[in-house]
Amino acid sequence: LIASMDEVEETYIMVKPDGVQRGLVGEIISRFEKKGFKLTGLKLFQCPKELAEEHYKDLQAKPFFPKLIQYITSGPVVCMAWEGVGVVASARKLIGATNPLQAEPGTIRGDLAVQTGRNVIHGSDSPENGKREIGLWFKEGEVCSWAPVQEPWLR
Ligand code: 3AN
Repeated sequence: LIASMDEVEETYIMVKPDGVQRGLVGEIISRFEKKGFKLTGLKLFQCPKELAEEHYKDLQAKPFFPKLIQYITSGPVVCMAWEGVGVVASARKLIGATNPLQAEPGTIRGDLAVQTGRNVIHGSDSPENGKREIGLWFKEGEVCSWAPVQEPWLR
């Protein structure tokens, strides 16, 4: 079933340890902000092994699974929840192909990464997984949906 393009969705975006250590956090947040999505959750977090395994449980049988878990738990990640119309598929476009050498220039991986095993960022692949992953990585109260106030911030 294809999600209606005017449906407000939420997606889980994560800057992986290489992105944090290379100083790409601001650049990555900026791309999502400028696109027009709404940030509803944000934290720096050292991921325990069990959570990494749960997050990537569909890849359990893959030969690279142990290396993937080691990579994701090798240092802090930046966990984000983003909200918006069509945000799940659009975020995947902003992120680019899994293999950064195949990712188009202009995408995050196309501009900033080289290796599949060091591809800087994660983004949920469906609205269902968006909800599932936000539930996994954030505690109750850490995600806030918000609306802009009416008054001007600068005078
Ligand atoms: P994406 O992150 O683009 O959704 P998935 O879900 O196929 O791609 O893979 C999840 C993560 O597993 C990737 N971000 C990457 O870090 C790792 N991965 C995928 N394929 C490989 C591979 N062939 N070798 C090493 N790591 C891989």
